[in-house]
Amino acid sequence: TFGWNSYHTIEEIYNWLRSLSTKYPKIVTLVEAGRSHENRPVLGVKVSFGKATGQRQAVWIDSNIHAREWISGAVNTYILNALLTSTDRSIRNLAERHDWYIFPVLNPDGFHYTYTTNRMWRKTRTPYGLCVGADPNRNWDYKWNQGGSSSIPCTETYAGPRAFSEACTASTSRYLGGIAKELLVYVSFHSYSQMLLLPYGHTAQHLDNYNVTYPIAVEAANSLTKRYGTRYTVGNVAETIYVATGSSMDWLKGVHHVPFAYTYELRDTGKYGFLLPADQIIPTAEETLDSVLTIVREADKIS
Ligand code: 0X9
Ligand code: ZN
Repeated sequence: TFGWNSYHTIEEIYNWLRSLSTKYPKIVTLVEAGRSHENRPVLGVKVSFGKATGQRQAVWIDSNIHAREWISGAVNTYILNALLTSTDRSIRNLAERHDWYIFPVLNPDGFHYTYTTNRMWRKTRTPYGLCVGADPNRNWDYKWNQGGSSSIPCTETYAGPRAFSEACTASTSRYLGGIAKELLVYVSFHSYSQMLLLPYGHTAQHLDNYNVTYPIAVEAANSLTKRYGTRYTVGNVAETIYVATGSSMDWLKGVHHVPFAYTYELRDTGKYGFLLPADQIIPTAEETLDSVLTIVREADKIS
């Protein structure tokens, strides 16, 4: 049965999403945002209690665009479950005030491959000559291949032969582009490093509304720390982690002007790295839920 004491395969995750749409037919809509190279759906859900009004009211949360970052998808499904079942007043309020788009596995081929063949796989599974895969978080069409990515297929940060060369990013971006006007908040979960990152990845300059989004990120990191003492570093991608271009977050902000765009690098800081033990799923998810809700609450106040 589905739960958060262990990690799950893509089939288990997708079957759980399907079961939710059956269990909550008026609230949960199954969404196929796109298809992967190996023709797997990029499956997610839209959660809507029908009370959200106006533009820029929806929240998007994705994960596992990088295949091996298993904790990211596990935290994402935990949050989805909380939105549907929590009896906490403030969680219920936020759940109902917004539409939520939850996409646990943006890179289904790579994710599947981490179960069958290579636990440490990061990229997609598109063949490129002697090597396989492009980095789906270097493949989006904003400042594509303009730093912190590679043109060499055999590297881990291969940007792909062109922007949106990957089936999963191309199709998902088409869907995202169609709903981008609705989005108030965009969140992408990665692991690991314990960082809360803001656009952009091509420059350490503090662009757009950084002076608004940065204090919110600090508050979100503080609310994360409160529960178990887990400490996060906050800042612009280029100055906090490294220069990286073609990410999903930068595309949502740079092309579609989604005002509040964040990337979480979840637990830990390297003890287990990508192989975070399953007994840390629930504590990681609890603290991250606190943090994401802080972002949404603060974004609400401003808009
Ligand atoms: O390199 C990445 O794509 C992310 N780190 S990871 O170890 N999970 O691979 C950082 C992405 C942050 N960069 C942008 N969103 N621009
Ligand atoms: Zn990642």
